[in-house]
Order: sequence, then C-alpha cells, then structure tokens
Amino acid sequence: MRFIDEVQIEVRAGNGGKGCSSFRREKYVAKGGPDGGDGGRGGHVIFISCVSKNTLQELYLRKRLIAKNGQSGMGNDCHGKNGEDITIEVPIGTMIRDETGHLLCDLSLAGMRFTLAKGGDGGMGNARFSTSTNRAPRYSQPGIEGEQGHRFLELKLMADVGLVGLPNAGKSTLLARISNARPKIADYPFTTIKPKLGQVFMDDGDGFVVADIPGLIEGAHEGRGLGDRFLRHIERTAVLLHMVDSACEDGKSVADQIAEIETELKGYGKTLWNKPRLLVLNKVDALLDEELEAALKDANKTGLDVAVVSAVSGQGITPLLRHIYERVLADRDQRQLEARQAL
Ligand SMILES: Nc1nc2c(ncn2[C@@H]2O[C@H](COP(=O)(O)OP(=O)(O)OP(=O)(O)O)[C@@H](O)[C@H]2O)c(=O)[nH]1
Ligand SMILES: [Mg+2]
Repeated sequence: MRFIDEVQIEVRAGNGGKGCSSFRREKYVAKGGPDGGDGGRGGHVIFISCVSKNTLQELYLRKRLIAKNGQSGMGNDCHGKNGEDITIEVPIGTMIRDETGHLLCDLSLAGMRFTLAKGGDGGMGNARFSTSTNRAPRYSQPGIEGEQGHRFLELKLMADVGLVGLPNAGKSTLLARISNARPKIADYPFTTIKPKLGQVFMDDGDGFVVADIPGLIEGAHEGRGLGDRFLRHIERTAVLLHMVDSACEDGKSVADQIAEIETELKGYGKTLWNKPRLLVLNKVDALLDEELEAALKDANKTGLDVAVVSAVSGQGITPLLRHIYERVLADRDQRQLEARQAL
C-alpha cells in the first residue's frame, strides 16, 4: 500500500432544511394559529486528529465528503431533523488548506477538531413570525446553503527526532532497538519505503517520538531514488540524527557519506538544514580500532556532536538516548516559551 500524505478532497456540507408554513387545523377550532416548524441544520464535515491513523489513505480513496441536508420543518411545530455530520478521523499532523493554499488548520495534537465545511442553518417556520399585528403569517424562511469547496490536505508527521542517512545506514535497526516500532530491516537499500514512527520510553515515564524515513541518495532532492518527498515528515522535529555506516562495504569514506546527505539536506531547504543535527557513527562493532579512529576523524571535521554506536550490539545507545532526550526537552521548553510570548 502506498503511503499517502497529500490529498485533494471535495467537501460539501448539508443545506439547511426549509422552514414550514402551516396552520393549526383542529376540530371545532376555527383559524388555528401558525404552527410551521423550523428546518433542520445541514450536516457539517468535521475532522478529528487521532493517534490510530497514520496516513491519508482513506481520504485518498474517498475524495468527496458530502454531508446530509437538514430536513424541512413540519406542521404542528415540528422541527426538521438535522442532517448527519460527517466526522473523519485523520492522523495527527494533518494540515488543511483552502483552494488558495491558505492554511486553515494544523491538527498538530491528538483530539483536535476542525470543521472543514459548515452545514447551513435551517430556515424558520411561519410560527416564528407571528406578531400581534400579523397573527397569520404565511412566510417561512428557506434553509441556508451549506459550505462547499475543495480542501488540500497535507500530512507532516509529528515526531521529536528524525533519522536521516543513506540506505543501509542502520536507521531502522536503531528505531527497532530504541522504540516500540518494528520496522523491516535488511541488508539491501530502500528496505524502508514509507515513514514509520516509534515511541521511545525514558525512565521518567515520558519520552519522545522518532521518525524513520526512507534512505536518501545523491540527487534525492532532484528525485533520484525515492526522492526527498519524505523529508517533510521530519520538518517538525527538534533534532535530526544523521546516521552513517562506518563499516560501509562499498568502500565509501565516512566523509563522503556525510557530504552526500548534507548536500541533500541543503538542497531540500532551510527547514532541515538549520535544524540541530547529531552525527551517529553506526556499526562500530564491525570496525577495527584504527578504522574507528579514521571514521571519528572524518566525523569530527563537521563540527557536529558525534555519537559512536552499534544499533545491533547496543553499544553507545544509552548515552545517545540521554543526549537526544535532553535536546528534545530543551526544544519543548523553547517552543512553549515562544508560544507563551506569542499570546
Ligand atoms: N554490524 C552491524 N550491522 C548493522 C548495524 N546496524 C544495522 N546493521 C545492518 O545493516 C543493514 C541495514 O540496516 P537497516 O536498519 O535496514 O538500514 P536502513 O538505514 O534502515 O536502510 P534503508 O531502509 O534501506 O534506508 C542490516 O543488514 C542491518 O542488520 C550495526 O550496528 N552493526
Ligand atoms: Mg530502513
């Protein structure tokens, strides 16, 4: 199944039901007053962000969301039934734009609710228009039309930490080791073909979310390999872990591998290039001492913090997690401060 993270949909909320014009008819009561009820409201089209959804697949297949119209009002002061709302669960991180590309809502937390198209109000029945001077109004209102149009949905997954690297660097192996996710792992490139999130639990009972995305190759920002389209899913992270295979079998130096990914991150733009990054030298279990020394020398040239790990043996993983968590917490504090200042 493809990983769907962009969808255009048509939404149509229900029209309001029309108000009723009617007069009471009872035996032995001549000229009963007006008793036309109001029309029902048209159904809304609503999204709710929810942890159990990961892609926009359902909406990709459905494409049109059309809510029911409200029923017309009836005699005997009966209110028409409201049209049923359409409520759709979408992944956390779904962004909703209108036809001009203007951002209407970013469902960045669980349980957020957004009405994409509002149902029209029902019209008032003639009973409402009765006054002392006009006891028998015949007028009742029509219902109001529901909103409709196209909406553009884009999913940008919410994760604290993003894994980037060439194919086979061991990103998924690391994710499987530190989180509850069970990604596919194999010694061929592009094992991972769609983003995957994993929750890491720390001692304080809290933790952070890590996103594993398909490997990048040279020219990814021009569409090579799986391209760079999955990079959007690590745009909102606090920190990037740049994973490097320090035991690369095809003889590529650590410096070359780092440079390839850096070029792609730069090519993608500032959102990622300006993000804090940590170099993770992986597969050090397979290195001789002098090989590790050479790898470290290359890595240190970048000026970034470097972690030396083996995702397979577990070497270096605990200090790496502590380091990442500190950064994640600092980033959360910073974001909270900014949000408070913006108020
Ligand atoms: N020796 C050793 N092998 C490792 C280590 N980490 C990963 N590997 C192996 O490297 C291969 C690739 O690992 P993956 O985790 O699938 O790599 P990836 O970066 O997710 O690759 P893509 O999904 O293709 O981008 C697998 O055969 C792993 O077993 C490590 O620390 N040491
Ligand atoms: Mg993988």
